[in-house]
Amino acid sequence: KFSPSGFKTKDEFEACITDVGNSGLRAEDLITGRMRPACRDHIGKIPIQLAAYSGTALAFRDRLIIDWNKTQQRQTFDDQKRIYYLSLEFLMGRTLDNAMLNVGLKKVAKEGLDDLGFRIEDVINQEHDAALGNGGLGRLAACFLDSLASLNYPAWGYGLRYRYGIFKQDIENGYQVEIPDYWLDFNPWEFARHDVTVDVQFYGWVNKHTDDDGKQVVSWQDGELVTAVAYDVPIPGYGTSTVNNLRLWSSKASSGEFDFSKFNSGDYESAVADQQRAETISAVLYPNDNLERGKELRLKQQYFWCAASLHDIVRRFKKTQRKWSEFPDQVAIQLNDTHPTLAIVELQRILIDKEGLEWDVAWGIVTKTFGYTNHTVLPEALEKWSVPLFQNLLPRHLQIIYDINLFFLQGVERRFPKDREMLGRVSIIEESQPKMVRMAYLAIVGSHKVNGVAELHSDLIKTTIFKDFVKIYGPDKFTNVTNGITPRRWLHQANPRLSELIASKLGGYDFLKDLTLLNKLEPFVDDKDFKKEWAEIKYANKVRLAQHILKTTGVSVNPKALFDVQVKRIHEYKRQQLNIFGVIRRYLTIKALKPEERKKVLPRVSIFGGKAAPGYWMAKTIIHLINKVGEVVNNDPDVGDLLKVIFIEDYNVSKAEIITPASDISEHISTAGTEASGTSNMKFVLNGGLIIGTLDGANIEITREIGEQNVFLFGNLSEDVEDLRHNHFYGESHVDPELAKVFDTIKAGTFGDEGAFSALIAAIAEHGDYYLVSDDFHSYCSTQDLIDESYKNQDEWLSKSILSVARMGFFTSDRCINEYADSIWNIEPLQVKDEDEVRART
Ligand code: F58
Repeated sequence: KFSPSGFKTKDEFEACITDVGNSGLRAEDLITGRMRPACRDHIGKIPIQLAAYSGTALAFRDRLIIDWNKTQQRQTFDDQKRIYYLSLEFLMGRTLDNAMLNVGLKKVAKEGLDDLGFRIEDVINQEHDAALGNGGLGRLAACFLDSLASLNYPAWGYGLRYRYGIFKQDIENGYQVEIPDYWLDFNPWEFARHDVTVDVQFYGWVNKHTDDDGKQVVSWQDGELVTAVAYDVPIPGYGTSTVNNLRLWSSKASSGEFDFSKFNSGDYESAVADQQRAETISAVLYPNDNLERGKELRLKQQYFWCAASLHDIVRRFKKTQRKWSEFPDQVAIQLNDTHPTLAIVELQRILIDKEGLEWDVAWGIVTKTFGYTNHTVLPEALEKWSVPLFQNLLPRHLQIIYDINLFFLQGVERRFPKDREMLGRVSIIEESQPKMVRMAYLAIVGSHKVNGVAELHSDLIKTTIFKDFVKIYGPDKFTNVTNGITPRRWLHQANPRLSELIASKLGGYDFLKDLTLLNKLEPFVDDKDFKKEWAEIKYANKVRLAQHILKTTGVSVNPKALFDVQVKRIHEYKRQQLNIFGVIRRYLTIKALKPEERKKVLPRVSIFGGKAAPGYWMAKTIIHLINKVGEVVNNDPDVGDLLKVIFIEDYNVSKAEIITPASDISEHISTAGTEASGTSNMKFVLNGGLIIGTLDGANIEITREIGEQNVFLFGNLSEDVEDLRHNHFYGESHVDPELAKVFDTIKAGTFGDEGAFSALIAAIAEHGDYYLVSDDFHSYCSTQDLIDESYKNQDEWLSKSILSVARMGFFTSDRCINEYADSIWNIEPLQVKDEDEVRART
């Protein structure tokens, strides 16, 4: 947490920083050391690295602002169709490095900072991560913004400006402890737009009456207003001067009439309470990953953000004075999961209640506008909201949902008159106690396209959770867009030496814009010098990670050992428990060897990282076990360097940038059919690490692209999962004998209080092993043994690594965005005409 020394207040500090920015301090000034004396004075008072960060960030920000304004003007004048990406999460990580790369002056800044006695890496490391997301879904949104700008698409992101992002994770005595992530002390990358506000209404009641012309008029009355204030974040593209906009809404008490009435009546206390309640809406990111809990505040967040964004989009459209029928030709809105589904209802409400359109006309416009991306098939992650909650908070929206459902079900009944049960199955309203609104069904009915995020996942949604909707709408409404990652951050920034080596062979950095060019690396697979350099770079990345591990955990790991990494949110379906049980088996194997036999063992470092949702007990137990195993194994003299177990605290985007390039093997071992796509699998392979994985999510397509011989696959197939689960209850089920030994070791108290882990064992041994840990254990362990053998042949390993990277072109998020643009959004890039504006790449 930043605490500026020498400044009495935060305001004073900020004034100084603004002064540095306003002083005209730019990258060039950094080189010459040309600073106003007043500035230098100020800088002398704050931690010097932070001052350097502030100066550099503000210098680059200046550059961005110019291109940002030009881009927005160009997009307004051109008046093409735009894409609005609605996501409750944008996991951006740090910005300065990316801004330097995209502005194209990183080299200049590096030299300038060098001259002033700073290392650019240290300066970059001063920045607090923007961690407004939980995991894959939020990071995907960030990669998409990068690609949209880099490809010159007219695009805006809309999200919430949480005051607290995902919590920071401490490990105390092996347990996860959550610490609030207040990240806004100094954030040069956002611009408060106090001139852009929207009043958002909650609660109240609905008034329906007939006007003098006999027309029914519906109005939503009273309740309370909360004001949304826009904060804009520039999103620069790579190799272009396009700078798109990410608009994040912050909540504050409304200056509208409802609050004033309280002030006027002297009810100050409750006016203050109102203010706090209003600010609570955008206060904190919900920290659940793949779990939905129907909390009122969450629904408030969703509506607040949807209403503000829709109002903004409609306001922009209305300025063009086009007819409403042209709305879908000008506007595409993508729903990142069901969290923004209320935007569908809100647009329908605006069109019928405010703009006076007929229901059917309005609904035609709505469905042509929206597309919905599904990110999960896990039932506990599918959003449902209780009808009474809805009724209270958003009474008019509930009516509209009922009408949408009525017309939808009438259509279904006409087409399938003999299938009465279908109506209950597909109804947007679940007839439970209390009744629930099924948000995914609402999103499907209100969109023209629904997509999954990897081929297997898109097939699964069509054959399982959304099967009836395929019958109703036909298969064309459902499509697949396999996820991707931005190579700018996940190759060039995270692994600059590898990027440079690739560029030296490919004749430049064009591959960062067209990742399929990587296939030109294939011929170098037999080039000895190239291979040597490739290996050296991996080793250097491992040394860097080893240093980080030593600094943060006190454990010294040997960078020559095989680095085996599993970093992602902790969840039973992702099966970190399978990994740690495998580690225990390895430990037992080493212990059973005679000293001379141990010499043949390949040393391994098992590295874990990831956060558990604060209320997810089993996930927290897994973290605890990993840490306890680490304590024992890392201090066992019989084991020494042969095995180390590391838990990296507070895994986040900037740590991922250090960890990803340093893996030899990474683990993507979810129960088949549960991980929609996964994206870290792509990041690791793109950085020359091999993967061990199940036939799940994007692992399947990665295998197709890079070749089966380059992937370590194991485990049961998704089509067999259901039968296996059934067998656990009704067939002869038993725990795998090797796994049983692992359980005995835990139960014997080898890793401390055995009671602490009993639920974890019972879930597998007694409660049906839903995630098939025991079924896959043998296959997992033999594949791990195979990895040991393969790693011993370094030459072959390197060939696999190089060939895999060469074949990863498909997984750029640029490809995804082009697919969305063609098949869902129907938008075109807006070419930057002035060639001079195109940035020279460094
Ligand atoms: C993830 N979902 C999927 N959800 O699990 C992963 O397979 C996929 O690669 C990724 O999306 C991108 O498509 C995910 O991260 C969440 O974090 C939600 C946050 C809000 C509550 C429900 C889960």
